[in-house]
Amino acid sequence: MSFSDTFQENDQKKMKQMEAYRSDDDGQALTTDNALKLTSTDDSLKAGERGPTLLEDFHFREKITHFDHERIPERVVHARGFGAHGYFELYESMSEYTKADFLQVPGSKTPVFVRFSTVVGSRGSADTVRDVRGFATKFYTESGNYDIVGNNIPIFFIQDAIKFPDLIHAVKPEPNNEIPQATTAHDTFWDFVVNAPETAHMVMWAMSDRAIPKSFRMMEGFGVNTFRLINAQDKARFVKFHWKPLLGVHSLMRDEAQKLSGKDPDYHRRDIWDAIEQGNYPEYEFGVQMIEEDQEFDFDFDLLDPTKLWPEELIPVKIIGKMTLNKNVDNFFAETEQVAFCPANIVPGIDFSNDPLLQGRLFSYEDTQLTRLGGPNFREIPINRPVAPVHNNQRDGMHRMAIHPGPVSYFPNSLAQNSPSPVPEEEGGFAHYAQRIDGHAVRARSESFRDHFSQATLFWNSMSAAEKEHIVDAFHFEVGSVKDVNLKQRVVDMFASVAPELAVQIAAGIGAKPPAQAVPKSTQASSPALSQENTIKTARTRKVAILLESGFCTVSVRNMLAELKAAGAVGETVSSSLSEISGKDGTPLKPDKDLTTSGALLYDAVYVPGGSDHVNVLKQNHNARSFINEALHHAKTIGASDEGAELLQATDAAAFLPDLRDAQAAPQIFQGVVVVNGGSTLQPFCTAFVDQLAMHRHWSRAN
Ligand code: HDD
Repeated sequence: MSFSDTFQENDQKKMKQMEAYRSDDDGQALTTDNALKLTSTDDSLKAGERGPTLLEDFHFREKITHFDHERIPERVVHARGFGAHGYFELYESMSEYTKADFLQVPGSKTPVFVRFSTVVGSRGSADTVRDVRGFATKFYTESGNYDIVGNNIPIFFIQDAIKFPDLIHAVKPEPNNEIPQATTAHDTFWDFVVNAPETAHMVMWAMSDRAIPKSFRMMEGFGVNTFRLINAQDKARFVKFHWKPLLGVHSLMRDEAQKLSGKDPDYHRRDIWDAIEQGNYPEYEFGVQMIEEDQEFDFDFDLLDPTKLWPEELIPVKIIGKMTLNKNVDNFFAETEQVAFCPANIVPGIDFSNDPLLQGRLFSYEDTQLTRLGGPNFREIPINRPVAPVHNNQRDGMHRMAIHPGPVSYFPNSLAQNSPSPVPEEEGGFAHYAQRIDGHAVRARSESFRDHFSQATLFWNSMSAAEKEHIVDAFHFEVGSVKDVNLKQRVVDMFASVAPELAVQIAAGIGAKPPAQAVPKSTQASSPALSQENTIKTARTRKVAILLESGFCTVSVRNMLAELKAAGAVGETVSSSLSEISGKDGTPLKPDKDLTTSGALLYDAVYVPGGSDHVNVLKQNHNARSFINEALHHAKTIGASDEGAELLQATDAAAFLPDLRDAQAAPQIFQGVVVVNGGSTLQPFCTAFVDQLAMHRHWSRAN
């Protein structure tokens, strides 16, 4: 077997293991759980056709009993999530920094399972709410399962895990009436914030566009806590982990996200499911930031403080591999719901730091699975099984699967020659990093954790004008939803310590007083890596609606579809109904979508081709005009050729477009609106449209 064959097999290893558990019912007889074949499942056994059901109907009892017990407790946080399988491929050997086996050989592949999630909402809540997104990755390595249980925001709300229950109680629906669902826009959350100023930095991120991602495929992931990498010589370095999406980091707008919650509550899961089914596999590069142990105190933030990031300009992210998600789950419950992550799942070559948030997390995750998955054997559930062999003396408990023969289940023993026996470090045994620990037992916080505002200010300073506007808008909505007037004022006063101009704008939006005291900013510094304006921009996998009625210009549509395909984008035809229409040359077309079930919210851009008959119908259709208006207000790319531009003139676009009758055969671009007159069949128009599409949004015209 060649080198690459081995890796190919490695990549498939988890899928092969899962294969053994898959139940294929195709063409099979219906049976009970005891494999008894059944003649019917429609009627219960009765004493006469109109008589009572008999207790002896074991099929009825089994069916109903199983149904009655189908639900398990949802996760106490991150209840709503979506998972996918894939693999991680290493670009370059990390042997200088770590002995982790999956980070040694360039080109090696490790199977992974990733679960994305929101934090606050319950299992049935909407995808596009303003919230932190979970980004949890399980690597099935040859040395055991390794989990990076991260978020799409590089820092956290609190510095010590002991405050986690308080934070979550404050942010979840209020306990007296269980209102509101899946949102931070309520009194208890902001009450916690103003009483815990360490939240300032994370609240800035949560009010930014990062908290309303466009897609799971377009958001970063961060391990958040500081870990250690340990090499074969036992040299340790502090490390932070990063996932960087190859499609760039992109977000929705607040208004758009809120409307999407109604139009398609499954927007994010549908997006990633469809992308994987279509072969548009989500890809994320894996990066590490490393700091030598002897530089621990060289920075103006504490490396152990989880409310601080390590600015990428100061400590660059070294890209070392790529993760590709290439397979959807076969069964949501079996895989996505039952997967159990834990930051304590590490492998030789990786270790913890003393970050007090991380230290608490190491306990919480295993503990919560006991309630959620019903006992200590949850690691035997197929999705949680390592691909590496498991041998120990743990026995019994609810739902035990493994059958251990023989009388020995203890160590040391002579009856089984001490099997299974510990192995030395050189043979792969895990040895904890021998950090020196010396201190008094104190319930206290380090002085070096006291600066709560500098990095919140750094974040604000790093935002583009549009991003700042969105942050102000988010505060306006969130704090505007708070009932307690005093609380609102305290938010304004607290965020004056981040940026006075921000506080003034929040105050104006929510009817509070401007901050009493103008605190000078603690830093003028900025970090370009924090702004989404500086991200990768590409048209790949973007969705474009082509609005059509009978009489459209066939050639224009054909050219646009070809251009979109060449750019890796997806064009969909949308008409007033799903009935067949025809182009002005008589070519029949069955629209992909209709204006009632679809809408601009579900697309990145819209194109209206020429053809006077078709445009005259569109102009009369309220849904078609709203489509353009919505795309316009959400700063999306809009294209129109020839008579297609007349539809734009019948919408809010008219206010800033010049008289389109003067448009030339060369494409003209007005803040993301591309128009052409007489040149719709020419390449430059389609190319200009795709270039604008790649820009994601045109913030200058958003309102
Ligand atoms: Fe947590 C789930 C991420 C702090 C306690 N957390 C959970 C998930 C993610 C994170 C992505 C969902 C995993 C999945 O998809 O199943 N959590 C984080 C990050 C944190 C963080 C990035 C800050 C650095 N978490 C944190 C603290 C505690 C917890 C401080 C408690 C002390 N988290 C949990 C939990 C959950 C969980 C209660 C709920 C479901 C689960 O673990 O499996 O144990």
